[in-house]
Amino acid sequence: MDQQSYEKKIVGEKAAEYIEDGMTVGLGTGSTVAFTTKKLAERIKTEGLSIQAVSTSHATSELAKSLGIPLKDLNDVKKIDLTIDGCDEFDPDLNGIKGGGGALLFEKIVAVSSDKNIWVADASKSVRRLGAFPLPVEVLPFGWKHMFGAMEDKGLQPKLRMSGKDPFLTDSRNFILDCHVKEIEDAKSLAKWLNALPGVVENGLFINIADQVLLANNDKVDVITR
Ligand code: ABF
Repeated sequence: MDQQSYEKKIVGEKAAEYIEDGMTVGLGTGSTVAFTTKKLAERIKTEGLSIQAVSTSHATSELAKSLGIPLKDLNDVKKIDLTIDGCDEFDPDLNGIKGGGGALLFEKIVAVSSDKNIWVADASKSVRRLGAFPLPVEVLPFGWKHMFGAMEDKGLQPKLRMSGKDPFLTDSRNFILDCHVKEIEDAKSLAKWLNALPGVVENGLFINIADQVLLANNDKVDVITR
């Protein structure tokens, strides 16, 4: 296992310790939080932990089902006690960019339905200012080229995310435009501007959502609290 995967494992598994008996847990998407999901399954088996989980993507649902983790539809739970997810970037205020894996819409819906949000990250995700990671924006296929044009005119340097020769499709069968902004001066205003475009479903700026970040630091885990 290479160093980055090792660090993802350490921090992902550490996050599973925050899950308590009786909780409803949001399970994020990505390779780091996959370690959390696997550790959770182990705790259910070895400790008899009784929890129910809400998934943020088809991929996570498949993983959870394969591990025997009981899943509930978000509409069938009153609230989520704790959601654990990955991120693509986070800044000193614990604002972040998510959606590199294409799951930002369900991730944000689950996150805002959660009492607490913890992100699991390695050092490569920590930035002074958001934007080096291209900002994913989920758009309806209908008229996407016009939303693309509006973002281009705004200087956001959008690119249609592809999967082979075809546009990448999210779990909601929408497209993703990755905006190569480089440095985001005012994330709040940009998020507002993007979501005001009628064809935009959601953007990957997660502002005032993460309560804590568990950050891998060699074989230790630093806990950063907002
Ligand atoms: C997910 O975590 C996505 O929003 C983001 O792209 C991903 C990070 O993936 P990884 O943990 O594999 O680096 O929530």
